Order: sequence, then C-alpha cells, then structure tokens
Amino acid sequence: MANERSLVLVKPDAMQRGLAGAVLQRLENRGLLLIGLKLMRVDQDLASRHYAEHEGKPFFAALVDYITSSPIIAAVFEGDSATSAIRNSVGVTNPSQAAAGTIRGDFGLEVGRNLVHASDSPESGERELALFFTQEELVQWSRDNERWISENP
Ligand code: DAT
Ligand code: MG
Repeated sequence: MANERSLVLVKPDAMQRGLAGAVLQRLENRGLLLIGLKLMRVDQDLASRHYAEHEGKPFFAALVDYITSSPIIAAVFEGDSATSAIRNSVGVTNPSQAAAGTIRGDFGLEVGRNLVHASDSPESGERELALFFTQEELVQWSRDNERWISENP
C-alpha cells in the first residue's frame, strides 16, 4: 500500500544502551519519511492498550514491565510499503533468530530485550500511532530529494 504509516518504538534496552540513533538511522537511511518523534515514558495504561493483543499471554506482565521501565522514543515513519520495509529492517521477534543486518540481528540476543517495536500491518500502524501521537504532533512534509528516493514521488 502506498504511503503507509508505521509506529516504531525505541525500547528501554536500546535507550539504556545508547542505540537510539543507530536504530533510527537505519530506518531513515532506507528513505522512510520521519513524520513524528518524541521522547517519553510509557505508563501501565498505555502499555496495556498498546499490547492489548498479548493480554493473557505468559509473557504479558514482563512485557509491560519492560516497556514501562525506562524512557522510550516513539517515532512514526511514512512511506510506500513502510510496514513491511520496517519489519524487514527490524528482523524477526526473537533476536537470536533474526538475520544479521537487521536491527535485532545485529544488536540483540533475547526476545525480552529486542530493542524495537514496529507495527505489523498498516491497520496496526494507524491504531498504534493514535495511542502515542495527536494529529497535531504529526508533521506533513516532503524532502527536496524525494525523486531520488521514489521513482513516482
Ligand atoms: P513483534 O514485536 O516482533 O511484533 P509480537 O507482537 O509477537 O512481536 O510480540 C510483542 C512483544 O512481546 C515482542 O516484541 C516481545 C514479546 N514477546 C513475544 N513473544 C514472546 C515470547 N514467546 N516470549 C517472551 N516475550 C515475547
Ligand atoms: Mg507485534
């Protein structure tokens, strides 16, 4: 789908390890357009809503503890097929299985310390970004080099 929007979270472990810039740079380098960015803490309520699909699973409590344990960076990236492009750059859920060259494959070892969240569908992206950003916080803009990133900008 053209012009999808995806929520990316730089999770507490990536923040504590000083990897926020490296995570965001990889997505920026691909040509994805950054349209929202904030440093924040996730509280229990936001964590529960964001991870609602995982409520009841054995790892849910640990997941909420992890995401609320330290500040995070929330980002929204926009682009053609942004969801799959970002998921491919992030790597599979368990870093021990993630391909080298992906964020999780290059920086992580354990599923409970997998550095980054990325929306799994355009619909999830819209639902999730609305939990973290108001409409006014998202910035509509285009780059002067857009035609060198996209054949049909
Ligand atoms: P992803 O973050 O790749 O979209 P997910 O949506 O299935 O993965 O799960 C959300 C998070 O929950 C994931 O980033 C880490 C944690 N998680 C998932 N499966 C897990 C498991 N089997 N054991 C422990 N934590 C898990
Ligand atoms: Mg997910």
